[in-house]
Amino acid sequence: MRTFFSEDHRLHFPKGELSGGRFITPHERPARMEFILSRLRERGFPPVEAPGEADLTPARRILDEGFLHFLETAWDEWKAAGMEGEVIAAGMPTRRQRHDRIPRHIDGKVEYYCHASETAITRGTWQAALSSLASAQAAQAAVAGGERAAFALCRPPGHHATRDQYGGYCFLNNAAVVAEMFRMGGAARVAVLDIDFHHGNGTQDIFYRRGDVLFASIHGDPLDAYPYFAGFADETGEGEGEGANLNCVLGPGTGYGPWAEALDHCIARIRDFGAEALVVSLGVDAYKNDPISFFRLDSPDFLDAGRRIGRIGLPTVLVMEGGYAIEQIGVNTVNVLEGFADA
Ligand code: SP5
Ligand code: ZN
Repeated sequence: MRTFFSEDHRLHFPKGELSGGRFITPHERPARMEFILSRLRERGFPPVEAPGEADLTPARRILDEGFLHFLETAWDEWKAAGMEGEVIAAGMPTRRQRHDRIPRHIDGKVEYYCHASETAITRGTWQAALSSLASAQAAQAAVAGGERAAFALCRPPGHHATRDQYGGYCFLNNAAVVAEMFRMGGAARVAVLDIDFHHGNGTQDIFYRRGDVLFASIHGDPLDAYPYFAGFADETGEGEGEGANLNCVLGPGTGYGPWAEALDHCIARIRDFGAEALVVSLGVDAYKNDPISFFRLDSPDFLDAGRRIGRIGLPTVLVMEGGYAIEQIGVNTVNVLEGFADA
């Protein structure tokens, strides 16, 4: 399987992630990529390929123009306003406040466009997010060009980014853009299968009112896990999108048995839906030793999950999302790919 990857991910490395009331070195850090790259080499995958430039045209169809402009200019505006640290949202518009006015001051704009203040923007964040999107787009092009599947080794991740908000370590929703590109390329129906431990609230948000893109996700119960305010089972889509959103919610301590059952449920829905292309939001934070998650998958389980996904038989782009047990992230991620290829 071909892998697309940009070294420019390194341009995004905030000093701090707000966690437990302290600033820690972010879980979502550049070293994650090293472990995946080294495992790909170890298992004899072809050398990774650098993508071309990101093409924002497909992104503009599903993302808010003001949001894109904000991401591009936030760091410079923040610095121009005399802020000394990294770009951090101290608040967010709350219940019964105005959501229809975009602040003029950068401090307010950051609050408007952010939904989770653990995530900082730094000088290189926009370039890194673009490079991550470029890898996803190159993988999509490879599959559109006839490859059975391709791996987009994306960093930063994307599935928490909505059409107009960043957060959860995500800025641009790579998986959503890939799904939209499959639609533009003529696939009548596209499915996004999200196996990251966290609910892909951004992807759900982007396609919630659309019947042409199915979003199916397996994740920690939002009553117990980030993103807390989305991902419940009764979120089934709206309008034309009614029935095209599937949330499989699992509690603390869930092991591979019930997780695999949920996976099979998602797979059955993807088949019934009649998807012609598949995008996998591939996070491996369902792993038992993940520091911020509570499922109990073991490394061989990822191999089995990959096989089940491969057996769907659709042209597939696998897009890297989360996974923070850094020493095992390579094995777990590549296990999904090898299981897929094996199917
Ligand atoms: C892409 C992705 O996986 N994003 C995850 C974002 C999670 N952000 C909130 C993390 C909250 C962690 N709480 C830490 C408790 C650890 N004991
Ligand atoms: Zn995650």
